Amino acid sequence: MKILVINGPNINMLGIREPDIYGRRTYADLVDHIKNAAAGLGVGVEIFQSNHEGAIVDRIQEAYGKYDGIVINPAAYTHTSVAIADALAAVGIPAVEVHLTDPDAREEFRRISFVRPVCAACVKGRGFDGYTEAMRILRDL
Ligand code: DHK
Repeated sequence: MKILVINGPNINMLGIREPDIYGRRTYADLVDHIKNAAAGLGVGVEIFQSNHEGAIVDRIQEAYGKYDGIVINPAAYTHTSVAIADALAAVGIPAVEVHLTDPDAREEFRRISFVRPVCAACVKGRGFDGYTEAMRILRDL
C-alpha cells in the first residue's frame, strides 16, 4: 500500500512558527516521524509540502492511479479551499484530514473545513501522532 502525505502552507515552518501552539519540533522532525511510522505500519509513503494551493491541487491530481490513500493537512487552506476539496473528490482516493492542533477548539474561522466532507476521517489535536493514526486508518480501511 502506498500513501501520499500532503502538508499545506506554513507546516514547513514548524519549530519556528508559534511554538506554544505548534510545538518546538521541526518540519524535518515531522518528516522523520511520518517515515518511521509508515515503516512501522508496513505502508509505503511519500511526503509533499507546499505553500501554494495550485501546487497542492496538482499533486492530488498526479496521485490518481498511483496511491492507495492520501493523508492531508491542508493547514490554512482547510478553511478556504474549494479547489483542494474538489481535487480530492475528483481523484476519489481515500483521504484522511489531519491537524496538529484542534482547529475546532480555536478561533471561529478555523471551524469550517472544506475537505472534511470528502475525507473518510479527521484526526485533530494529536500532534505528530495524528499522522500515524491517519495512516493506520487508511491501511485498515
Ligand atoms: C495548521 C494550520 O497552519 C492552521 O492554519 C490550521 C493546522 C490548523 C493544524 O493544526 O495542523 O487552522
